[in-house]
Amino acid sequence: MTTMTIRQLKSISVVLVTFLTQTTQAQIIPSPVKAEYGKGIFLISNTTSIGIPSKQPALAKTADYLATRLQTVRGFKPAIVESLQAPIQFILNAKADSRLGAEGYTLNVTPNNITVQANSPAGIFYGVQTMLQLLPKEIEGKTTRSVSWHIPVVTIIDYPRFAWRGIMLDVSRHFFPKEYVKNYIDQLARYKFNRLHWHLTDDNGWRVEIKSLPKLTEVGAWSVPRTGTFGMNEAPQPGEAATYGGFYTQEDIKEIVQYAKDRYIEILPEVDIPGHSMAAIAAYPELAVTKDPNTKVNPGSNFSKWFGQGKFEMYIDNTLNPTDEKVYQFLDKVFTEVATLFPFEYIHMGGDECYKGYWERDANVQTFMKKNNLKNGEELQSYFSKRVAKIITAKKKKVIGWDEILEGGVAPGVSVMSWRGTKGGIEASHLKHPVVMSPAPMYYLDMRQGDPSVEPPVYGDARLKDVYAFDPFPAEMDTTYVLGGQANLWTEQVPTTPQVEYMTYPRAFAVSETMWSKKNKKDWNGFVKRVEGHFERFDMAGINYARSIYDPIIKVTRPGEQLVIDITTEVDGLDIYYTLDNTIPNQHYPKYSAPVTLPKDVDMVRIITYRNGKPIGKLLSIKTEDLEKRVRK
Ligand code: TNX
Repeated sequence: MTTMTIRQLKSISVVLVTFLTQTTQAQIIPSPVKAEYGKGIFLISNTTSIGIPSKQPALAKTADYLATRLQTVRGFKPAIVESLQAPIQFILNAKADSRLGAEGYTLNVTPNNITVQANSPAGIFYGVQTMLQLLPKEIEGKTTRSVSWHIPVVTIIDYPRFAWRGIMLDVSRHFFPKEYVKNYIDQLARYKFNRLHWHLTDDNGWRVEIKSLPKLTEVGAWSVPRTGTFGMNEAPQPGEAATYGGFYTQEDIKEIVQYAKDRYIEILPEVDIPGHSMAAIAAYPELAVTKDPNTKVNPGSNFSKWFGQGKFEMYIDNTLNPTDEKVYQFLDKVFTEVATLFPFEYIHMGGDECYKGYWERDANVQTFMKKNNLKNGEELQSYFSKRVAKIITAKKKKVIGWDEILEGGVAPGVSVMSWRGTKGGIEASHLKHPVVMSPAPMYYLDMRQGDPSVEPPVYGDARLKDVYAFDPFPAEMDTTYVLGGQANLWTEQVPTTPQVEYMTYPRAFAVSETMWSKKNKKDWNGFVKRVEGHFERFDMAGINYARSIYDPIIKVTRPGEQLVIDITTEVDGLDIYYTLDNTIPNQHYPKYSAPVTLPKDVDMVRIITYRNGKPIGKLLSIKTEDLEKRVRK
């Protein structure tokens, strides 16, 4: 009897340990290059100290980062000791391990100790991130919890596929406060992102304090308040106060830059010129050819028309005058301060979607173009870009811009951020320009990730499954010139911080995996499991995310008279229930198994997904007239 119990207990504990290692080993995002799991666990106790080599302030910071995380959930801060034999030991390689490069690491966990080893402090930081992901999900919590704080025995060798792994955050269309930007940076660091591209200026707000040009933020950072649909809002009314917006003071920026640096994230500042400049023009109308003193910071009202194929018209002038010396003096002041504020080697000069109509209609601009032998608007923008590149280079910074800067020629050495598909990137790489890939729509975090009826009103789609499968580096690229890639969060339809997170996650997980993990190792079902593990972590951390992967995907056709709907899901193993009679479907209603032909008088289709008998996706309620509009020809 007693022996039976012991044997039983043993087998239970074996099952338990296997269970623990199995559930935890599947959780790392981005997936490491190589991980071999062993038997057993390392248990963190109150005597678990963190050892760092002496005179390594960067490692001391990372140790403190780890100790603070553990303190938050355990109520006890591990000691940080200058030692080479602590239970958790950081080791900087005296002689570089050539497999690891500048950001790689090895992580060795045995029942007795943990070593994180790397060629650089960045590598140690990433090893710590992996270690944190191997701890129970409660590590993400904000209060103490009594769970078993263990890490499975494992040997990991890991290093990134690309050196540039970024996210772009647009703070112009909507403003997000300093504390939130720090919070966002902290989230990105956990997924081994190392670049935050900060879109600081646009038509809807100038967000960086420039001391020599105070009106940029006194005037340019504020618009009239609107809560409607961005792009369709009411224009500013005469005498209406501009109360919405904000900006980062130079002190704020220094704080954010340091915060990011401590997490091995470089911040790429973008000043988007010569188009997208309405906020600057509202502050200094003389910067545009039209010099309209009534120009206001745009509150998301409509001022442009899009004709497709990249053709558009702007009804309000949002373009700097490339023929005016004063514009270059202005930009010199801007970039002098931007270059001092941001230590990163690059500055982004924008260059996208520049409307040339006001230039073309201006007699002085035409005279200037003739004199300088510039044949069209593209060549004039190219003239502008080259002069701006010179200004930025004079501040000892490298220049990067959106792929439009290639049009009409660009200065050698200038880097290109490819957004209009992958074409610009391929072309730039062959012209020997360094390239960062951020192609729309897959790497556009403002795109819909689920059904249009329950996602923000935007012009395209990027579902997690497609983003995950997508590799933005086509074989035709000259890879010598590829720096890496990033996903862009444009915020026209992202007014609040929960929405920033909803749009970022889980798609940023897919992006981080493509940028970091080995190519051709993708496995959708395995990825979904890990994503779900991180959903639980986000629940602990209080971070929002989209659960759109559980929503039904609807395809509508009309093979004959009537509409036919075909319903699928991104995630395997979901049950789909639907109704056609305006009742709310659940597991008692018809289960979808094959395409449904809609009877003629149906006016509403409602669909919901279940997993294991519980609702999991959003309830979709779509009017037949809306389904009609979706018919695939
Ligand atoms: C295009 S991408 C833009 C942005 C918009 C975005 C919306 C790029 C360089 N320009 O101004 O916010 O589309 O998806």
